[in-house]
Amino acid sequence: MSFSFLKEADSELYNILMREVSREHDTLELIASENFVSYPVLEMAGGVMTNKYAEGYPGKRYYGGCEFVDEAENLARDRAKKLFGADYANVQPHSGSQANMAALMTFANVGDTVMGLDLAHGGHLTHGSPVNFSGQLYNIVSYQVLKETGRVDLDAVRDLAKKNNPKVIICGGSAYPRHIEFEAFRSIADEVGAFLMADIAHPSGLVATGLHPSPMPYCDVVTTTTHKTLRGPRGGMIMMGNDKDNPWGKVAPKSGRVKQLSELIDSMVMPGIQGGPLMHIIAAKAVAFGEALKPDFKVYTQQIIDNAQTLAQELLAKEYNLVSGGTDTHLVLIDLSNKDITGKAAEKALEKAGITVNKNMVPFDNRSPFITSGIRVGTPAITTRGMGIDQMKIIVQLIDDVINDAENEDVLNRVKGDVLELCKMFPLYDRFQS
Ligand code: DSN
Repeated sequence: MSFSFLKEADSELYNILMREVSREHDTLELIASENFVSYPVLEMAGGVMTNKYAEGYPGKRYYGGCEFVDEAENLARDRAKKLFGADYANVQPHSGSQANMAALMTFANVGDTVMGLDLAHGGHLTHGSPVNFSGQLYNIVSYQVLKETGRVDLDAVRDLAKKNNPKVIICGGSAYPRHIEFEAFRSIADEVGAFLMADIAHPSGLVATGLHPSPMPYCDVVTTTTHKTLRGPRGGMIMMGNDKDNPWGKVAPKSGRVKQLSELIDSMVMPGIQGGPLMHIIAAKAVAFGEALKPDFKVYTQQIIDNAQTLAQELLAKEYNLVSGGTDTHLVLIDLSNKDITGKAAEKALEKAGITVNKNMVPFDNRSPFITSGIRVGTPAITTRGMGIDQMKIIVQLIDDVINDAENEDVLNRVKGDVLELCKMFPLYDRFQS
């Protein structure tokens, strides 16, 4: 892969691409939602299926010439079902947000009540933020974590559910370091007759390998992204453990047969909220799912967790406060309130030192989302590079050096040098280096 066509045709964009290759190689990527895909996934994502219009689903398209993209989409669906033990998978959502939009719009009408984890407590924009479609279309009742434990306050969830009778309860989030308690949420949903939707975008790779509980037996619908711990191309997906008749009795036009829930979700994805699917990305999802079905992927995901737990222990030993006191997953949420630095300043100083993280609100934060009191760190990307326990200890020391002296350019430069040395020991995309 030399990018020779791009180099010759458009040196400006080629140079931008090469600088991104170097950035990814030369820095420590600790953003919990990012990862590095394999060469085969990149090849498929950059391949000729980008040319194909294929509105519809395999065997039922609005365009000719779909025989090969049909094969790719069928493989993506079959592999997803096998990975997650699902009865149904729709691999067309362009992103996790669109997966969530299609799921919510299938199960709730505009104006219905939806419950989700507060964004500032680890939730996601699409779980009810007022600046997102979810907060604008639905009557949102947010639940939170308990201050003492940093874990979802299930008693409060039950009380809120009984008081507000939600149509849908969403469990899961984007900055929640602990296992999602699907079974407990199911019992609450059953008590109030709500649909239960799980958003497993963050831990999906861990779910696929059995290292995080599975939502399939408990949740009516499950959404995920494909590019985080699952290490596929950027995209979304919707699944169900069991396809069922829809409870609203909508019938198929010609036969009068009650539609399956899967048919309602399919038609909400396309034509409901999307048009032409990204067939190159769907095919690349199939490649990534094939990789995730191999035994090595479980070894990888176990290492992600071991690395995150080591990061947590080392941070605790240096008197960092961690939301929930640690992690069960791939991410650690650091509350910097006792460290005399904001999340924003920490993100900036770490970036200057070659360590990429994101500022993040912590539960009960008194700072705005633009400043924040915390940072979120995750291990999927550095684990893909082959880093392990010894490197985690070094990384915590480097983070600590920066946080303790964030305005000292000498310290930041010294750490940047150490980061570069570490990165050289774990090469990434070396076939792209010019
Ligand atoms: N923006 C993603 C994350 O960083 O977790 C979630 O959509």
